[in-house]
Amino acid sequence: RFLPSQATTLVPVPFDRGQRRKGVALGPQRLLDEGLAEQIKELGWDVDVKEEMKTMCDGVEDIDAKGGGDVDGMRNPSSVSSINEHLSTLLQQVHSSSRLPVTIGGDHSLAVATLTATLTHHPEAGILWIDAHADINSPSTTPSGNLHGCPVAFLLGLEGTNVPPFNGWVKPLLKPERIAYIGLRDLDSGERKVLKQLGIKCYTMHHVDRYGIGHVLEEALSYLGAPEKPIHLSFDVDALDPSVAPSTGTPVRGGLTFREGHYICERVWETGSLVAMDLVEVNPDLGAKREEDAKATVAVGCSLIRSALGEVLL
Ligand code: NNH
Ligand code: MN
Ligand code: MN
Ligand code: MN
Repeated sequence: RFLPSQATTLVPVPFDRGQRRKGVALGPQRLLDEGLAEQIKELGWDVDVKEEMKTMCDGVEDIDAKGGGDVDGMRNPSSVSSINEHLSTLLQQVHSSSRLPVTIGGDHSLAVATLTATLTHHPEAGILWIDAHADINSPSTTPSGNLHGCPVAFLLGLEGTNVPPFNGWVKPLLKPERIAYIGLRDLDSGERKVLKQLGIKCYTMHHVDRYGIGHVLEEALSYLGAPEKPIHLSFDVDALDPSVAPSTGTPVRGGLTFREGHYICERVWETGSLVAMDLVEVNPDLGAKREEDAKATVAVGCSLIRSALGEVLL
């Protein structure tokens, strides 16, 4: 419905400075090495891969050395802001060429850019945020200083987010009623407060258990106005249970099953409303059985993207 043709641009972003664990920058290349682009071509898509974020991500240490590592309660704001500003420009070009951008992280701080690009190009878009976490801390509420826990707060323009360097370019493009969460199970106290205050639609794991993923997703999609309105799917692999996606920086027990995760992607595809997708927080260096866990997590990352691009549905 929103895409004139089946054309997608994969945007790998090997960025890890929105959190503190090394390895998440290796995620995107692992998904590409797994044959993700070819797999999507096989589904009938025209696929291209925009690699230009790589060189910039290689230079992040210099950016932070100049800007200071910890500033005003935030870790590495200089590189997080400048990587996002560039990524947002690149993604807006993808939207302008009527292709579907799939951003492959890297950590979830990249959503500052992906949401900015989507909401600039599709102001009516609803955001479907699949995550164990709400990522709605502001620099003043974050317990960790990690900016991957903050992108939603920046797009909402919450108190405490009007800070440099972000206030030079990030605009409050998101309204609280245009986001819905599924999979939440690890919230900070400041996050609980703001989620309640703003009346943000949250389906925690409790709701998934109680009503089932089918019912929960229908409610979330109709709340966001699909299929009349466009949908941006931001999928943090830590939404999945650690037994399914073990290689991620902040695993939390009691997550979505393999099928629940894929069902979400399949159903979003079926609406015809998908205009952008993020797949983030794959960290191939983590997991108790490192290489085995990494393989499983990378494979799941690829299959979630394929599901959102129409695999399986006949
Ligand atoms: N809420 C915590 C923080 O802000 C953890 C965020 N970690 C994530 N988010 N992986 O998806 O630091
Ligand atoms: Mn678009
Ligand atoms: Mn996240
Ligand atoms: Mn998370």
